[in-house]
Amino acid sequence: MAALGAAAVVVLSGCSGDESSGGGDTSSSASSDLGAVTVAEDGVQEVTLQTQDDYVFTPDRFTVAPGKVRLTVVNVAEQMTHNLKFDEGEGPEPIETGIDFLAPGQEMTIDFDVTVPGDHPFTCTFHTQLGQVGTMTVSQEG
Ligand SMILES: [Cu+2]
Repeated sequence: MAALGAAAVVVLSGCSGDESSGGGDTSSSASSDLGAVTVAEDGVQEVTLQTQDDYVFTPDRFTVAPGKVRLTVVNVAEQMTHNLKFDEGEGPEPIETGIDFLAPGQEMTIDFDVTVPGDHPFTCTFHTQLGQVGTMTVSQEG
């Protein structure tokens, strides 16, 4: 009688045989699925980052393939407000979407497309000087 719900839960982990994640040394973090890229049924790549009361993105690097990206940032801080902006003119193509203001306890999701392989630096503009920066890598397709 209770078996119905169990099957749907386990599906998210397989990345459809794509080999493009080589070299990504996931430094043995036990923290759930932060930074892991999963592909939704509509083909959108979904990633979640977290911010805290320190000045770091957790994780501060992730890799996506060319295509649609849905990025969620969860601010679990009790005091700190953060944001997320891709550095203008730094990446291989402009990403104008960003998160302007993320109060403690808030989370926000943005959608954007990437087509060109390369590294996109991003930052919390409130705390750039404290080192709150990260990198989104767009991998080669195929
Ligand atoms: Cu910040």
